[in-house]
Amino acid sequence: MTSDTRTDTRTASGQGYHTPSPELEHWLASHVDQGFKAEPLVLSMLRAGYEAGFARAVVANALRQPRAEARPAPPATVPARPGRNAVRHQDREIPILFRLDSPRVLLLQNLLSDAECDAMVALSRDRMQRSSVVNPATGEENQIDARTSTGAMFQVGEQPLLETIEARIAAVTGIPATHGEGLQILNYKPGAEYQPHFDYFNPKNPGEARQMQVGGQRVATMVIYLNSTPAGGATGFPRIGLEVAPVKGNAVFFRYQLPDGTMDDRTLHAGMPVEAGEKWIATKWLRERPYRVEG
Ligand SMILES: O=C(O)CCC(=O)C(=O)O
Repeated sequence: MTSDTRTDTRTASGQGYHTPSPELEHWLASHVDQGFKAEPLVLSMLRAGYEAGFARAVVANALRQPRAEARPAPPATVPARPGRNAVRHQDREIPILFRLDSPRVLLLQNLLSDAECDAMVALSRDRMQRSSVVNPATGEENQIDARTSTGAMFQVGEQPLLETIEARIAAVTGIPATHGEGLQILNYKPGAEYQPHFDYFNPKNPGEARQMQVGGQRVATMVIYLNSTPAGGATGFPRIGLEVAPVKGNAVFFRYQLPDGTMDDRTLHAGMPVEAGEKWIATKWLRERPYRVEG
């Protein structure tokens, strides 16, 4: 769904969104194809802020539609290839602001609309908790002084909006949505930061090896900026002298798995301290194999 239209058409009574969109139709169709019944679909839509009567009506309609094999194919995606200055996905043009080949870093403009950014922040507000990192020895999640943001974790496809964004990330990166960990929404207040670190795991550390049992190694990261930070808060890559300023809707994508399977340590990166205002991002970590958490 384009949240632009959702935001504009919130009911006057404030009881929820009630506008159909291609993304919502796609989300419903794909879940109907996977065998979802009416109740969980309606519940998901209510949680995402849709109006109850509207949700029931569009779910009932989706359950009456022909299954996947009878539907026309969705519009093709033009992925981010060398020589292209933009990625096309469905009706969206995503300009490529810069591309670095080695290490692989791509800066994308308007990956998300303003309304989608605002909706992501709204989704996370009541579940923010102090961020943690994986303890290399035990694999447990620990809070450390080097990471002082708060965050909210989501399941893959937990909400229609998240599924739309996950499909867009997959189309742009060429890495299937099934390889993604759940989106993580992070908030940094003034002074908060995430000091230089790698996103990939070191299999020599038992705790990190444990993290690799499902989905294997992390191979790439997408950091999406959900607001524009007035000062500070860049994503810094100290080994290549690069700082990406947080601009609402833009996203930096970097791939650390090299063609020979080793990890590119030039992707060391940091969330630099916020100097004024705050910073909201959504981070997506992508694995080499489908990522499924038991239970
Ligand atoms: O805050 C940032 O800009 C970077 C976030 C980050 O490094 C991460 O989530 O792994």
